[in-house]
Amino acid sequence: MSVAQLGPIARAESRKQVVSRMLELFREAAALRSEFVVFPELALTTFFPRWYITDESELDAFYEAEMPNSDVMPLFEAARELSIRFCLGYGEIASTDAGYQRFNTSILVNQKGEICGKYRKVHLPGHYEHEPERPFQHLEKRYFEVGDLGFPVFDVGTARIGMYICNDRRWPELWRSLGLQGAEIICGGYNTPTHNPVVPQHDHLASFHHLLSMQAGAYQNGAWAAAAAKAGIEEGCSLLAHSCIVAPTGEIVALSSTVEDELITATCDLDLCRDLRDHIFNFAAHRQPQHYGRITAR
Ligand code: CDT
Repeated sequence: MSVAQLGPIARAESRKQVVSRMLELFREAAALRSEFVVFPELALTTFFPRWYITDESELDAFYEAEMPNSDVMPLFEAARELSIRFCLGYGEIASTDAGYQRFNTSILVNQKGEICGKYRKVHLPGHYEHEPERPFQHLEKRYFEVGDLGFPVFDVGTARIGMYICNDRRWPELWRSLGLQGAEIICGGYNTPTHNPVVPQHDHLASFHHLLSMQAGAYQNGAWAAAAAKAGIEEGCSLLAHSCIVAPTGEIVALSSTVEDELITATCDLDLCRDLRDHIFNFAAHRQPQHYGRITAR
């Protein structure tokens, strides 16, 4: 499995330019005989929730109304040619029963270049109103609806895969929901500013909190975990790197070492999940859900 970290994406960078960067990493993964590549959250554009945008058509330009579309088609074709699966985060404009809605979305694409799974981000961080006193905004609550697909796990033949998107990785409820469905790989991408203007006293812990969440989530659910960063100084805002692949034991087996486009790869033996799932985290034998009601109660 590989994780394709992306360096900064400028606001003016076209999807075509970004996709060609992604293709380069994809080919590198193929050369290493990787079978699965994880790309970041909102991988096709700059992280636009940092700006307060009132013009609806300007905002819509950051979303995809169709997937695949002509800009990303080369990735789907490459999946088919190179026989690799991938996971991709993007802003989605969807027509749902509730009307026209915007989601922060992640899809799984199989080796035939077909979409075989979709997840819409549930835990949306940040704020809804414009807060001009901040050095930059984090308007995910304004720009996205809460995901309406739950926490699905997809059986892709060789693995059971679940997805998270950025802030979700900090929430044990997501990990356990996927773990309970037997997920063997839990993957996703992130745009994590290294400065949080409302809690700056935690800035130096950004990487620690990220890796802590990934390692705990993997171990406590006996799953492989992967995290793809959008990293580096993007439009003046510093984004965390440290993309990683974590074993079911909680050990980091691959970690990025730059804040640029970078591929990391690990050989992931899915049978290792059993060492946890059949013993210390044998859910059927040891969980006591009759005591867990408070977790879902309001
Ligand atoms: N993209 C995203 O979800 N980022 C959040 C930032 C939280 S601070 C408002 C994260 O959890 O990394």
